[in-house]
Amino acid sequence: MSDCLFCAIVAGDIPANIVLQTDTVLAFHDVQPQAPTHILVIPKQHFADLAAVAAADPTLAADLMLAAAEVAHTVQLDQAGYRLVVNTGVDGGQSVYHCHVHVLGGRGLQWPPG
Ligand code: DGP
Repeated sequence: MSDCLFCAIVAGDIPANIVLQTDTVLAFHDVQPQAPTHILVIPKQHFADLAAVAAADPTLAADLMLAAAEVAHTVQLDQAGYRLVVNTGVDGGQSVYHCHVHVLGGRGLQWPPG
């Protein structure tokens, strides 16, 4: 999709620190980390949010969750634990309207979040 930041990352037009790539998903470090480790997992195909992914392609939604778990293992978050966050819409704090799963960890995370 034109004018989509994350589509530009998928296309290689904007650089990213990539952690994992499959046929369907891409994972890369967030440029504004909110935790010692903060990685974004996105579908390569453009969807505005996770609900749109799940409605159109439930297998792709599962791919995102599997990739998030694989990423957590790769960066060694899986032993201590980590948090997955999917901000959706304005009140959810979504700023980039290309579906993404935040993988956060590397310290004890406050719950409920501030
Ligand atoms: P959200 O607020 O849930 O839509 O999260 C969007 C995230 O995207 C936010 O944590 C910052 C991150 N981000 C914004 N621009 C870039 C970029 O150009 N590169 C990378 N790697 N991350 C970005």
